[in-house]
Amino acid sequence: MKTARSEALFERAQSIIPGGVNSPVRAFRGVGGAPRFIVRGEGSRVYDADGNEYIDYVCSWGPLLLGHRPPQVIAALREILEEGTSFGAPTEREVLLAELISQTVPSMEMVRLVNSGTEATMSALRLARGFTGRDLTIKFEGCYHGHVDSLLVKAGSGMATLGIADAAGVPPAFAETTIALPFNSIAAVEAAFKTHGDKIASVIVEPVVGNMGCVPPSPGFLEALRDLTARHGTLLIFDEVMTGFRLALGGAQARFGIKPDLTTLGKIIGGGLPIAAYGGRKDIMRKVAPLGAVYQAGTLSGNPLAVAAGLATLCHLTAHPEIYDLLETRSAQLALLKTMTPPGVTINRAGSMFTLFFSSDPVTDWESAKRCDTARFAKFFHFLLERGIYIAPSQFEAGFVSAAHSEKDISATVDAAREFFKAGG
Ligand code: HOZ
Repeated sequence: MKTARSEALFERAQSIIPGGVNSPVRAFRGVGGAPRFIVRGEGSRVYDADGNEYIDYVCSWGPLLLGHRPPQVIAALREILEEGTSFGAPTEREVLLAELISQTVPSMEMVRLVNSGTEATMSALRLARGFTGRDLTIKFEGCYHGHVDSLLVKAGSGMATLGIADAAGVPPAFAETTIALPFNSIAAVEAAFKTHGDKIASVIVEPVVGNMGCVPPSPGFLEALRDLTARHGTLLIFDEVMTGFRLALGGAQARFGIKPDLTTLGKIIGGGLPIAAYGGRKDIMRKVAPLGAVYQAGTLSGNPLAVAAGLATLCHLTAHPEIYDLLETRSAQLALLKTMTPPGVTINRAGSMFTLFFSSDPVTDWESAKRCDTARFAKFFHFLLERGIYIAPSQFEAGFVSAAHSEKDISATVDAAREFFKAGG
């Protein structure tokens, strides 16, 4: 496989952009080598600057549930370009998008649109503090909620890949407002509430973690969070930036039947353009400015292009809920690998999110995730890449199946993975 063009671009990029990338997870730091510079995407495929074609399981880190360049989204973008690109004033489409989100995710009685998942979680956390008059947040080790200062404590995703335990530049006073607990440990949450109960503003959780690899909740864990938060006057925040509109139309909360107080969304609701949202109970959301004193704002919030792409995506999904059955079928086909893998490999899957962990033990939290053989993962990653299969360059990320992945794409992927194991990898 030729990579000269990507390598040359990476060389140039490194002299002008830190690490040569605009987000650390793209840097291949966990696996080595130059990242592939992508020039085009179509359906389940991406194409790099050297002309190589890949079956893409990164899917822009989750947003592309319908694959690259779905016709509905492209048409909506063409239409909106005739009207304008930004007004900094309200538009009808924003209302439509907020209404559609609220109808599909009923716990989001009111919705505020923002520009990124980080903004959504940061705002939700501030709102929880403003509403409860308390300062502390419980989060879970290995969960990642964007690069919010107080949430960069024992965080997953790029922080886990790069081995950064606590981010530099975060004042200790901010980090001290965060209590990081093991995911799936009800006992740890109970103990924290016993000690700090009346000071905890919110518990924020990825209901299915995607940022230490894919780690589903143990039975009863999310229910226990709901119960404990309700009993202590603490708000439960589901960070559904990754799981929203992916695990079901109504997200993980619909799949598991839990109603959080606040929810953050991102990725899929922008159809590949930058948008995110937070929302929840009306009595809480009414504290947001200009109604209340919890301030949050944004010049490009509700940007017409992003709203149009998001609307086109969500309208398509609500009109075609059978897409979720298709995603389940394709993802189950991929997870069949489980029956073919040698010892030392564990596959976790929830709907169309999956991770193949190089560990013989179940991966249920950050302690078990970090015991994985990351050197073996790196070999696996490059083996697949060379064969035109593009997964995230880190053991601590989830893979995503899209509605554009065909049965043939999945069997080609399964065959390549089997070849790796047959060759003793
Ligand atoms: N949640 C994504 C990775 N796990 C974010 C992508 C990024 O950090 O660029």
